[in-house]
Amino acid sequence: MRSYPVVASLLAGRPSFGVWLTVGSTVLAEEVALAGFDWALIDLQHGYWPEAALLSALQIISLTSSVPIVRPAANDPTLIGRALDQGAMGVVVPMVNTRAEAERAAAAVRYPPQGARSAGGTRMLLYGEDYFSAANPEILLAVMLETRQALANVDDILSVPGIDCAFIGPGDLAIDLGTYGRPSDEHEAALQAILQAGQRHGVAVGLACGSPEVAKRRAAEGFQFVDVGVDISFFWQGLRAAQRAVKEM
Ligand code: 3PY
Ligand code: MG
Repeated sequence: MRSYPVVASLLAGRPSFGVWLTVGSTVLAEEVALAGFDWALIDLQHGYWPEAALLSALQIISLTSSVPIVRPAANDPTLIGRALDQGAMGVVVPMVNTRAEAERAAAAVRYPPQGARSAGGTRMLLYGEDYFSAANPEILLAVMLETRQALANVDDILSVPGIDCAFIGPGDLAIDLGTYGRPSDEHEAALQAILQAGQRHGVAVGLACGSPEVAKRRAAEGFQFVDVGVDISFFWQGLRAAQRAVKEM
């Protein structure tokens, strides 16, 4: 079966850089996938993806060297199974707060005997006819730690077998800590505590960064699964720069 270097690379302790796809555009998915990032992540939790466009985006991304990853709308085995059956090679599962929730995500991603994923579908066989027997170790499972409760349970969550990455949602975490919109030592300490927990458990740690500058700085600190931005944010930046340029005339 086709093997993407990003999983091996995370396990080897190296960083990977990607882009979030939120607006539901297959044209932007194509641009991002061909731009040469390690992964492209389709966001079904907060993004605007119609079902048909999701499948097309996965088809496009899987023709490139970028790993096609999906954030399902929730930690639900049906939603996770559907994303994987359509060709996602990794999932970023939102709001994983307890060991039981981490076990639920891991079971949804792995076929028996490691998990309880139901086998069916055909698209994934394009990755290799041995997909049903070979996919378990190839699929990236990142669980999102983004609440006070997840922080308190970090060791319980990261010791669940089959979790490859702890992905921090800094926005939700800040809201839950009551620090949103301002610099906060408490928030920063939470990020560093999760990074250290990942190192203790041999689990890669990721962080939503939002820009190449932050992604590079965080990667240097040891965060491994980092994004350089969100599709719409690149558009906003260009749009605002254009608007400023004419306003200043
Ligand atoms: C968060 O910051 O809460 C996220 O989920 C990142 O997308
Ligand atoms: Mg979040």
